[in-house]
Amino acid sequence: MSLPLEGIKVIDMTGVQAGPAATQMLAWFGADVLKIERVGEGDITRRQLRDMPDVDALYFTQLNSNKRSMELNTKTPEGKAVLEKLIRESDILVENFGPGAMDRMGFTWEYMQELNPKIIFGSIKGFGENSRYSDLKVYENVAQAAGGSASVTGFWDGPPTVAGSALGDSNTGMHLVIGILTALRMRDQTGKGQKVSVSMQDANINLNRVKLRDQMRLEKTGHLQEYPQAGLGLGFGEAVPRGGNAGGGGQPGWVLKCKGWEEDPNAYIYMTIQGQNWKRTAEAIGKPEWAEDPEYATAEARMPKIFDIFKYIEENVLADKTKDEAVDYLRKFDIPCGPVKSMKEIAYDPDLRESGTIVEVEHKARGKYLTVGCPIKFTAFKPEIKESPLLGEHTVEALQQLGYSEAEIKELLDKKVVGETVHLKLATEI
Ligand code: CAO
Repeated sequence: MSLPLEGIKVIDMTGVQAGPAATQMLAWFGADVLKIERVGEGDITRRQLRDMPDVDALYFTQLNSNKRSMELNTKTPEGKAVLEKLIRESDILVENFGPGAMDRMGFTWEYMQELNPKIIFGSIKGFGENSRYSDLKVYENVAQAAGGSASVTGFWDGPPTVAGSALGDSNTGMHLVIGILTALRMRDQTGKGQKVSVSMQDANINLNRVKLRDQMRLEKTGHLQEYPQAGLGLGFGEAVPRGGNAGGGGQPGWVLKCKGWEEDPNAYIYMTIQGQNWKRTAEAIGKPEWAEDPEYATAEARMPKIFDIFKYIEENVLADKTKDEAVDYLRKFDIPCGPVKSMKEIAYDPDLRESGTIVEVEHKARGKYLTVGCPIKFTAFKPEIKESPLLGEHTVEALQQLGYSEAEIKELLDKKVVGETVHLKLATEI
């Protein structure tokens, strides 16, 4: 099967999560992604949070599938020459080093353009170039803090809270993929490359559009009727508050207990009380008379009692139903709802396995492991998720492709300008 990005060469100078998530997706779509790693060390995630001794950690294998690996010291003159050759022959270079690292290495955007005017340079930083925080190194949770997410997540009587999902890291990587593909399309039109920058703060803010909507509403009216603060009579301050598990749209919803919640921390569903479906919702919860009762018939009338309504549903509708039984019951009434899924349930969900969203991959050193596959489904192709490379596994192959002779490669290896560590024990030896 031919893949859409076949023939596109990517120099992958990324590490940890944000950058690797982007280049991994390009690799799934068929690009030849060559990961450049520090000699003898590699991406720090190879060694972080290991579950098996001496084997690349899941942190690395889950973010670097379908790539090749080259160990190259880009701070030596010979290493720089190798990188220059790569830039001349590649389509895309992606990096997410700390601020200024590429410039300090000698590879400014201006110099990259000199080497190859068609090169597309994808760059991730914590903050935008003009930001007064642009010098900061940034990890996931700082992005959620600076992007507004932490301030609107959690409960009103608790501190700002970060989500467990990678709203700073992988999310930024996905934004960069959109930017790079757009730049590739533009290069088809103009013949020229360009720099594509995404900051983690900006990518996080892009997920907070409705929270900015609420800030504007709050400034105009001093009130946000769908937030629990309204129903509980807590009042509002100057900024959008933390809304607990309230729905972000115009329809109130909450996380509701189901049978077994006392033992199972995830025995819950999320249920939305949809205004246009109130008649059937009232029927589903055994209160058909509420459909016409002025005390309940409108969203405005329901809102002050919304927590009493949710409590009533928990005690009278959901208490004798598991979360799956609850969903099966509520779906008959067209009520928007869904189970709270644990990561264990997601790992072993047959539908997600069938669709390729959860994939089992065979890795030469660790054996089988699970990863998140491509969440985007195409009719014309299905990305095949392959193992991640061992450190320096493709160093020699990549140098040969660049035209280096055997003797030159030996010299580079001897001088530790390049490396082929590949020392991780194979599963059979463990
Ligand atoms: N050869 C030689 N040197 C190399 C190299 C190579 N192949 N690859 C990297 N290096 C050097 C860099 O040039 C840099 O050197 P100087 O700072 O001395 O110029 C050095 O290694 C450290 O790079 P770094 O700043 O990326 O690494 P760090 O571990 O200190 O910081 C991180 C990590 C993520 C905080 C920082 O890279 C960062 O802020 N990145 C931008 C935001 C981002 O993507 N964060 C998401 C991370 S996922 O949670």
